[in-house]
Amino acid sequence: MKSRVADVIVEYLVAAGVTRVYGIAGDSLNAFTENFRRRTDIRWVNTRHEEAAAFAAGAEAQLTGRLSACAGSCGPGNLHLINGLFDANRSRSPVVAIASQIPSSEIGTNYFQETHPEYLFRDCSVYCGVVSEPGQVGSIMSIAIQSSLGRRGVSVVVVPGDIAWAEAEAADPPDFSGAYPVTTPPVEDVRRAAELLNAAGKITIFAGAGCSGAHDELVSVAAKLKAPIVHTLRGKEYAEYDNPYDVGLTGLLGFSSGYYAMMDSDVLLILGADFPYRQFYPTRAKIVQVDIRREQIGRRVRVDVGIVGDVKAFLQALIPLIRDKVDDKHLHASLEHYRNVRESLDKHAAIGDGKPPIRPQYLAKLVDELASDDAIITCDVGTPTLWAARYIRMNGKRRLLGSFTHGSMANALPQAIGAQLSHPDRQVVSLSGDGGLSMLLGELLTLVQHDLPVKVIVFNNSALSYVELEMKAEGLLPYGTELKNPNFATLAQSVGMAGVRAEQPADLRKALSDTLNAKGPALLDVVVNRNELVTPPKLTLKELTGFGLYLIKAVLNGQGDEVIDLAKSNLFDTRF
Ligand SMILES: Cc1ncc(C[n+]2csc(CCOP(=O)(O)OP(=O)(O)O)c2C)c(N)n1
Ligand SMILES: [Mg+2]
Repeated sequence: MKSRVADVIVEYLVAAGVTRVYGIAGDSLNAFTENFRRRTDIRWVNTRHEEAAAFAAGAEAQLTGRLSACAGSCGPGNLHLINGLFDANRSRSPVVAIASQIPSSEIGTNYFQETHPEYLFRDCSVYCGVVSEPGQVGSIMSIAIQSSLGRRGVSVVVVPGDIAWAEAEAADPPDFSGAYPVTTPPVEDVRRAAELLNAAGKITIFAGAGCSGAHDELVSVAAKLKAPIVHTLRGKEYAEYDNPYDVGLTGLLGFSSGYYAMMDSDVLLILGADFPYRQFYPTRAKIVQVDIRREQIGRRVRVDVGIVGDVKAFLQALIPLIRDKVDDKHLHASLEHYRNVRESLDKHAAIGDGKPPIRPQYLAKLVDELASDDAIITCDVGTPTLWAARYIRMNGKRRLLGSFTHGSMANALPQAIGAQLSHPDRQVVSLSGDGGLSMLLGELLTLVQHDLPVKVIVFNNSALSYVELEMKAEGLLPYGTELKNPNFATLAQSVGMAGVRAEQPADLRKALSDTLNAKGPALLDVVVNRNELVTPPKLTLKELTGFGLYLIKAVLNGQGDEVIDLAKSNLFDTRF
């Protein structure tokens, strides 16, 4: 096959199933955009910020499990991709990023816009290759695509603008369609796990994103072991639904039922979870950890039996080796605890006394109630993630995306763009913070330009509220967290979207339902309570002291009103 380097790159992407490339055009990308202009089997989707392009590609890959792509022009253009690529790489999304480069003859001369992408992208990719000579393009593309698919991460292909135009002879793309292999753990390892579990008293299962596709086996093992199942945020999609053993999340956003089910266990069975907060792991329990990536075994907590393999394959092998446990006291205590937590959560999500501001919990609960059965919901880092974790229920069809591993603000709207383009027939809802939305505000224009019917729900609390919570927990007075916002609904209208603002609790249900049922892109600006304080499932003495300190400082500084506000928002009552 003889064509230009850019044509070969696109040909390889198409052969790997890529149907759109997100990005922003630029001189050094001209050979690519010229190619897209002529083709019908792959589409160029321009965003307003390259970071959004990377988030959109990452979301698409996470939702479909297939390869997706984005591109940035030389220097600042591809620098802007970086944060979104970090998120994609850390959430194991197969994404190929094309990073075009300054003319090859100028590299190393401190030329206009010169950067060195092969260094810059090293930490956010599984592979980074430079096409420095046209003859390399076929093999670099093969390695990039196979690395991305095989290691589930980001591959970056760096191409100087002149090389992209150069003629190249490349082999036809190889077959990229091979499915993921199943890694079956050795029988001997499964037997060691079974022996420990058969001899154990209280067993708890901790389920992460590695439980994808293993729902039924997970529930069967919990039934045999009489084990409550705690999950991570990324495990929520796979472990929460149709699961009588579910006792919720643990962690900073989690519930005390999840926390104590783990802390009280004699054996903790960790399945495909790489939860990073060490203080939430039990110190006395024996630990069995199953993970497809050997390097993850034992990196958070000391492990007694470490098993390398797919969770589903492990559970299938385990089931015949474990005995039905009779003692179910631990399970029942954990389930009872979870019931109480849920009751309390639901109480906080009631409409309240009818006076503004609207409770964010009420908004989240209504989204859960009114969003369609197979909605794809994205949530911004900040309190929208917290409310989504607590109130958006999974059912095996819904999807929930966030920046759960990288923790970047402003993820929800660009992820919704990737979700809607790859799933045109599904309802896509972005739960945006006012800080998050304004960070990549230009992406509202992307919705309008591409007529993407995404529903943007803004938790408008005029603050970087989550950071305020963290400051208060440290005994600090909130500072630098105030946001002076426009009316986001009229702002949306002015760019050509439907826009509604809700300030009164009584109006919210109709406003939300109208927004969700709107035909095109629509935004609902909801003025929510800024001082809705949420505390982790267990406060350390330091944090408790921190809140106490904050309260004293707030009073001494004449911010007593806020303290009263906080008290009204059930400061101490929200401790789960
Ligand atoms: C890119 C980035 N900058 C800063 C932070 C730190 N941070 C975490 S949550 C948050 C506040 C988010 O504010 P907003 O979107 O308004 O959501 P809220 O918590 O107020 O609901 C900030 C600043 C971050 N996680 N990512
Ligand atoms: Mg906010």
